[in-house]
Amino acid sequence: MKRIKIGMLVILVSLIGRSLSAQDAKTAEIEILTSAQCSMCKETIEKAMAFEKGVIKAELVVDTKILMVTYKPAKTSPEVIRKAVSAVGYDADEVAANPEVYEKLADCCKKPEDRKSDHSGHNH
Ligand SMILES: [Cu+2]
Repeated sequence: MKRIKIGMLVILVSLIGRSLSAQDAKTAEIEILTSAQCSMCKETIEKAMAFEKGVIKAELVVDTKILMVTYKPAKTSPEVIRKAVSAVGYDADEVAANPEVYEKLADCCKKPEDRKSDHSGHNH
């Protein structure tokens, strides 16, 4: 009798364990429209994402300003990820950039209308 009970317990524990790890392995993807301007912005945002909890992969395409993020929904959410982008000085969809951080960005990383000088044709 005791043995049966232990056997049941083992099965139960392994079932719970499996469903937990399945949930943990589940990933989702989002695309966030940012205010990135150049390859420096790309580096800044991707680095921020590398330190962000629950984010597996992040890639920003400078031409489209779209940040593609693969994340674990059990660990983070699109809202948290957008806030992390805002915290390094960039707009993320409807979440505006943190103004103090944005102010300290390199001139080339600011939106064209906020730049002190016009570096047209300037490239990194
Ligand atoms: Cu930049």
